[in-house]
Formats: sequence, structure tokens, C-alpha cells
Amino acid sequence: MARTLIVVDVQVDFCPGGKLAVAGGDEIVEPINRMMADFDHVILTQDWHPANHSSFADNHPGAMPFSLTQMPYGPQVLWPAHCVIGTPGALFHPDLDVNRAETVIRKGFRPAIDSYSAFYENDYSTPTGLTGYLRDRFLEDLYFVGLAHDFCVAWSAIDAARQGFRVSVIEDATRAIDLNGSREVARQNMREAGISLI
Ligand code: VGL
Ligand code: ZN
Repeated sequence: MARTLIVVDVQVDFCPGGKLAVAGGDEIVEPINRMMADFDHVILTQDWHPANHSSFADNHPGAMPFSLTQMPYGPQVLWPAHCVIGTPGALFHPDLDVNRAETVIRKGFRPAIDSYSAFYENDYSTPTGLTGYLRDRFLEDLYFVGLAHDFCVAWSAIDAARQGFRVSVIEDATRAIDLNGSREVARQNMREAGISLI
């Protein structure tokens, strides 16, 4: 079965020095580049927000970054502004090998809805189109790496597993934000969804 590597959000703003830096985020870039050679297909995802995005604490007067708010679609963490369309922070890490990517899925560009998963926005119903892309191409054996382990990687992997794809997460090639224990919660949720943590 053809193996597909999905590289989640390896972007400047999620690496040290970025607006929503994940500790050690840059350490996974070279390993990911090397492992691309072991896969038949490579797909990249890119967090891609307008400046007025509703997930940014700045757009909620008085709100602190990393606090929780209620959106029409459910609870939402308010983040420091990050991955703003047209800014350097939204670009892929400069050392990431993007040449093998057969497609790039952008997510989070609707001001009113955040999107952690590469498949569905946080309302659990607005699709990005990735499911159809993978099904059309018969790509069913998926390996996730990237940033952040406990948000976009976990939500993407869980959505993939729920849709019937075979899913593994290569944990050495991820790094977590780990907000209030979110890394262990994400690992538990992934295991319960039938995902192999490797
Ligand atoms: C992410 C928080 C906000 C991620 C994206 O890529 O994990 N986390 N936007
Ligand atoms: Zn984001």
C-alpha cells in the first residue's frame, strides 16, 4: 500500500523565534526532510489566517493569549496572532524540503472559524477538501508528523482515523505546545481512535 507522509504546519511562527513558538519545533525539520525519501507521497499543510481571525486573542479586547473562549461551534483557545497570510511567519520553515510536496492544504482562512485539523475546521463540519483528495488518489495509509503534536497533528490524525484511513503518528518528528497537559490528553485520544503512535 502506498504510504503518504502528511507534514503538518512546519512554519516559521511555530518554530523558536516565531509568534506561537513550539519548543524544539525546528529540531524536526531535518528528520522530516530525511524521512520523505521513505514515502511514496508527501503532502504539506499550512496554517493560514487573516489578520482579523477570531482565534487571535488580539481580536478579543481584554482577552489573554492562551485563555479559553466560547465560539458558536464550541470552546476555543485564544492564541497569539500567528501564521498571518502574507507575513514571513506563515511561510514554511526555510529548511523544510517542499519540493516533494504533491499538494499543500491551507486551513484557518475563514475569519470566524479556527481549523486545527487538516480535514475539518473546528466546527467539525466545514471540510478542507483533503478527504476527497486522498480518496480520489487512493491514498489510505497516512503518517503524520509536524507541529503541534497536541493540536493540529492530533486533530488531523483523529479526523483521518474516524474517516477510515489507516493512521500513524511518528512522534519523534512532532513537538507539542502542551497547554495544561494537552500532550497526554492528545496521546490518549489518538490511541482511543486506533492510531499507531510510533
Ligand atoms: C496550531 C494552534 C493554532 C497548530 C495552529 O498547528 O498546532 N495550533 N493554530
Ligand atoms: Zn492557527
